[in-house]
Amino acid sequence: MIQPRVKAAIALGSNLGKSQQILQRALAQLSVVDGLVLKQISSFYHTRPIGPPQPDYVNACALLETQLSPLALLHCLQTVEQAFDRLRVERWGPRTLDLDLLLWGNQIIDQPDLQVPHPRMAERGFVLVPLAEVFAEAAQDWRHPVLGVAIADLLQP
Ligand code: A4P
Ligand code: MG
Repeated sequence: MIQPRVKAAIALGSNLGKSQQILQRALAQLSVVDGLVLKQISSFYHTRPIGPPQPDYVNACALLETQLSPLALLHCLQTVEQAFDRLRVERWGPRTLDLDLLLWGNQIIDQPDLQVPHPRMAERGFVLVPLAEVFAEAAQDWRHPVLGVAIADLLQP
């Protein structure tokens, strides 16, 4: 059965290795996944680390249209993370590549291995600034399904 296309948003982050190149290559890998179309990619932002002391990050966000289920999309993101030798050593610690699923349509998902909207997205400038950029271009009407506000409004002080 052909699944309808759903809009989804992801966050990309890296602070080990050649971060900018890693994000570009990760996006190239995602662009050839069946059932996933990359619609919009933000600028790359250099950001200060949140969490334990570690190098600065390069962060970005992307808007997708996908026929994958939320869990299938998460597994796809994790497969791409693994391709860049992502090691899970310490929570919030340094990483070659972090791919987080921020939004999947207007769904609210609360499972042990997947929470959507991403529970910490609304309080993180390194997510909200690139996300607001792609939303301004392509998804102005899309609201955070739990908070009910437009993404740009989450950035207001
Ligand atoms: N998981 C649950 N929901 C999701 C989701 N929506 N997207 C589960 C992705 N994964 C989700 O993730 C741990 C588990 O979360 C996964 O097994 C998945 O089933 P992880 O990627 O192994 O761990 P993590 O990324 O270290 O943890 P977490 O809590 O996702 O970290 P955050 O909140 O992503 O923060 N500072 C700057 N400047 N820029 C950054 O990008 N990133 C972090 C990580 C800390 N500081 C940062 C940055
Ligand atoms: Mg993560």
